[in-house]
Amino acid sequence: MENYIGIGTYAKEWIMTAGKRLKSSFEENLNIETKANANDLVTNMDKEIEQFFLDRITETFPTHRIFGEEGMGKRVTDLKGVVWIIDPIDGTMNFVHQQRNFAISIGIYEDGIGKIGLIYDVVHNELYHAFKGKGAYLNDIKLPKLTKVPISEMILSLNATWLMENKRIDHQILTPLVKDVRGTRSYGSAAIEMAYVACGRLDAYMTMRLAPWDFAAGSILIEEVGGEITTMSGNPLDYINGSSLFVSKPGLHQEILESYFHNSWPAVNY
Ligand code: 2AM
Ligand code: CA
Ligand code: CA
Ligand code: CA
Repeated sequence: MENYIGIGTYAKEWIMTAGKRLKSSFEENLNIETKANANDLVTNMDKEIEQFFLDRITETFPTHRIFGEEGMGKRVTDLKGVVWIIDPIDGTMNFVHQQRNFAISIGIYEDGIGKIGLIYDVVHNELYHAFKGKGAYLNDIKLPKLTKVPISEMILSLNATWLMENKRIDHQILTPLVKDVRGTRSYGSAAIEMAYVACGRLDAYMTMRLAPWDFAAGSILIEEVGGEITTMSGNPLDYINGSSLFVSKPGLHQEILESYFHNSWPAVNY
């Protein structure tokens, strides 16, 4: 059993240092490249920040493994031992275009169990943290347990992509729900959207495709405040291959899965 207080102290210190570096990079020219398609951006800062964590972690905790978006660590195909699941910049498009609403996301897992979740919204200087069984915090203020809201008062976060024809779902399934909720929002950073559900700014967030580093930290926060977290079809998340994601305040999951998705979600790819 690892000393999670000690690990968390290092992780917090490193995430703050990395955040300062990201802020200082606003003064510099970014090197922007594309990955899978023209809108899938990656910058020199995504890589630099992941490398920063890789260096600190291997120096301080040589037995720990790193599973990061930019692939700086060794390939990870299981979650045995201690694994740091890292997204150096979640919301790279926001980082490039808006210089806000991006976060550093770190989930620390031991044998597949989430122990520490950290999400740092750099520009708002909001650090969310959770230790398994010890609650979730926003800048050291404990977040209260979430309580149910009616669907008619819900603020739902989702990307407009999923309401248009797309290859992942029958997009029309979402229309009745979008009509019934109070409002929709979209922030473009899955980590921030999960943190917002954890602190009550949003009531639910759904998306059809995420990678493990997008939700590894957020799911620990959500569990600690009593929220619900599954794939869009109500199944457990896949922390190796990624999955769809549906997080909400308690009580909403069952109602939405039954009344809006009719307990069938055949077209979600994963
Ligand atoms: P990123 O900025 O780290 O790439 C935007 O709606 C959210 O989806 C962000 O959290 C973004 O993370 C993530 N995202 C972007 N492209 C993705 C992809 N191909 N697969 C999974 N998640 C992605
Ligand atoms: Ca990316
Ligand atoms: Ca991400
Ligand atoms: Ca990223």
